Amino acid sequence: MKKIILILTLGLLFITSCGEDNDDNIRSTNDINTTFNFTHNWDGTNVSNADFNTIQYINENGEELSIERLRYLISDITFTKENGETIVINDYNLVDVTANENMSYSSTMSIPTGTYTNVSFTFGFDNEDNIDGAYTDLNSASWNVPMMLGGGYHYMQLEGKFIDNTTTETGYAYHAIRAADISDPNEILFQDTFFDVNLGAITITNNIAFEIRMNISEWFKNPNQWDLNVLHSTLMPNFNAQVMMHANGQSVFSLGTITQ
Ligand SMILES: [Cu+2]
Repeated sequence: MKKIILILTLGLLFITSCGEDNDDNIRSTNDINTTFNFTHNWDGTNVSNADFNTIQYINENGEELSIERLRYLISDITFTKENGETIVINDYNLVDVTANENMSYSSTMSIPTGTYTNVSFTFGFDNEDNIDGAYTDLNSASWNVPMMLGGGYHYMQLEGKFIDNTTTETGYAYHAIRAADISDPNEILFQDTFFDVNLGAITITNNIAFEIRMNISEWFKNPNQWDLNVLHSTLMPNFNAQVMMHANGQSVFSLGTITQ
């Protein structure tokens, strides 16, 4: 009798494992590719590098400005399942609007079809990924943050010219990094300024492309109305400026068109 039970048990185990294998096979044929297309606008007017180098935008504070360079990094695209499990794509993409490069990013990992309660990405690098000198392509793109500011990498470089309050054309460099208080150079104090951008719930049935929209004017808008006369350069060692950029960044991105 004991033998029979043992055989039955083994038989059940065998059936169960077969079932799991089949499940895996079904799941893998349902894996799809995800693409993220990055588009840019100034309060709804499309911005590409063809619009660069001309003073033609007006920020919330009333300053006329141009864009000469725009690059930013996104990382850790994350799909959250209904049961709370997450699929994290441990990768990054340096969107380079100036060079019109990496405007479209296709995930290195396929994703199962199904319903997700959220799709998100990180603006910049979280501290785990923000490892000084770790990424050769970013090193050769001069994307590094100097060691005296804690090392690691930039999150964004937005540069151009603006008409200052003496009607002089002046350069600005709105660079976002992890906020570093360097008042004691022997003990730098950090504050996190990377942030998650949530695209919301989505049911994925097929290969899918997300349009990620950046409204550039939002960097200057709220909650901090940005005064370029005061904050136009040397913003990387400016702890408070970095915290303000982080706050203003929350409303910069939105989900555009989804195609699948
Ligand atoms: Cu910089």
